[in-house]
Amino acid sequence: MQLFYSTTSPFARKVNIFLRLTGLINTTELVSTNFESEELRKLNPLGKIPALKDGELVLPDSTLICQYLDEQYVALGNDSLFHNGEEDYYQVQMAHTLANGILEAAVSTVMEKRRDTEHSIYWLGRWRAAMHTAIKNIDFEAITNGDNPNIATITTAAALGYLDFRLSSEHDWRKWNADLAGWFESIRFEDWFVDTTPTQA
Ligand SMILES: N[C@@H](CCC(=O)N[C@@H](CS)C(=O)NCC(=O)O)C(=O)O
Repeated sequence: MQLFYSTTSPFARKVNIFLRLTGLINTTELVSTNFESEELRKLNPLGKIPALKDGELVLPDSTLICQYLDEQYVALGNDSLFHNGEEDYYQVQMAHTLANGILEAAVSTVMEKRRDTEHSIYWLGRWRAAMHTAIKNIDFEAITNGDNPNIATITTAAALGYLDFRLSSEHDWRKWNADLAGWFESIRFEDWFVDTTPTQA
């Protein structure tokens, strides 16, 4: 398999963490790309990072890619990272969806601020509100999951890591949820977190 990624994309980081936690990284080549690459647009018509290539199969979108990887992980005899037992599937997916929403709002904020023309105060405010309320209300139990990372754990780690990387001066998310801040401190030194930390500005 090949994962087309960039070290600064939090969506790619989500897949990269998933690969490391499942050991599927051992059969995956990481191919560095950027969202202006022609090669990437051929793989993903949306031109977005990440994309996964496995033989003839090409998949865009971090969640779809993680679902595909999860199927392989389960086929090898492991427990799914999309739930901790069928009965909490929607609890985990709800937390996963909020974490994805934080990622989308954070990436949109960064892109908006890079625009040369005047920034939209309206949209920056909406995205900030989304990040604030999602971080305040995200299901702590579903994320921490007794120290067994699942897809909600992974996506929240990628989202909070991205806030620290790109928006730390203006989004002090630790003040919005002290429990989450404490949990984040506890995972910051895990290999899967350290080895996927963005390395360039
Ligand atoms: N829903 C997609 C979002 C991917 C995404 O927005 N990636 C960003 C990089 S962090 C990108 O490639 N943006 C370029 C663009 O939107 O044209 C996923 O989960 O993979």
